[in-house]
Amino acid sequence: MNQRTTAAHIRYTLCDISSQTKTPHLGSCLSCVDILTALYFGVMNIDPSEPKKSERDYFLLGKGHAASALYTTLAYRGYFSVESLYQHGQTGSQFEEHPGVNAPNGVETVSGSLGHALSLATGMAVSCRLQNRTNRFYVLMGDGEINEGTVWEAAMFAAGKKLSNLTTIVDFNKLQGTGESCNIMHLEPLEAKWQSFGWHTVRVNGHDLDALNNALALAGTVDKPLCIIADTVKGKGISFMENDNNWHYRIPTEEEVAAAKEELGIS
Ligand SMILES: Cc1ncc(C[n+]2csc(CCOP(=O)(O)OP(=O)(O)O)c2C)c(N)n1
Repeated sequence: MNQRTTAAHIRYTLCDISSQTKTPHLGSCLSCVDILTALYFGVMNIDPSEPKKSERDYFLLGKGHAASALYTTLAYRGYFSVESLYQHGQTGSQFEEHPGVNAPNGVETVSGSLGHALSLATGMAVSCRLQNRTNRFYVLMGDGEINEGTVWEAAMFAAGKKLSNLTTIVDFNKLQGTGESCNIMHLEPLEAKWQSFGWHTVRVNGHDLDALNNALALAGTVDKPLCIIADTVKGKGISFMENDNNWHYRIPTEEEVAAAKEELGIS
């Protein structure tokens, strides 16, 4: 499967899991599917048969409520079966709604409390550099997540240390749980903010897989950390979910999953 087809399958599986397990945050998951696809099927040095390989690249999910998108991408990449995803959010399951300490292989950190992944990755990136290790670190944050002050403390620190082994991607879908991100916090001009903090910054269409792969390939090419601002659409790929923030929490019916499947061209 090419990346476009893979992303479509991931989107359909996300809809079906949400419907069957009655778990929310589908809009948040659909927003970042292409970013995760470019990372896991394009640029990251990982090996599902050796998930703890010491020289692997690390992905840290800041917007932990989109855990289902990460689990589903990992399943399609071969870390575990797609069937196992249907334990999502069930009592005792590894596939918790927000990744916990018993999360499955491939999940590098707990998350759910927004605003910590960048700080964590920054510390890990410094540690690896001190040991002359070549690992790269990729962090995905929501635009609401960057309201958190910890993000900007980490941003200053990473730039000061010239952490060229660190990339952060902002899933800029312009919405968060309770409203429009730019009305809740003064985010724009977002590129200029990251640049002024000392990051090499690019802005791309977060659903254009070629653009994402090209932007991610910039990691390590300059003596700075890389910030990719990815313009995205919450609910992307399913017309009746796109830009409708009700899908932060809503669960699709079986009929809606069938409609989504048709739109995505899944046979
Ligand atoms: C520290 C913290 N504060 C508040 C929340 C509650 N919360 C969960 S999702 C969310 C909105 C996140 O919006 P965004 O990062 O833009 O992600 P999106 O779902 O829009 O992709 C909030 C505030 C949280 N999880 N952690």
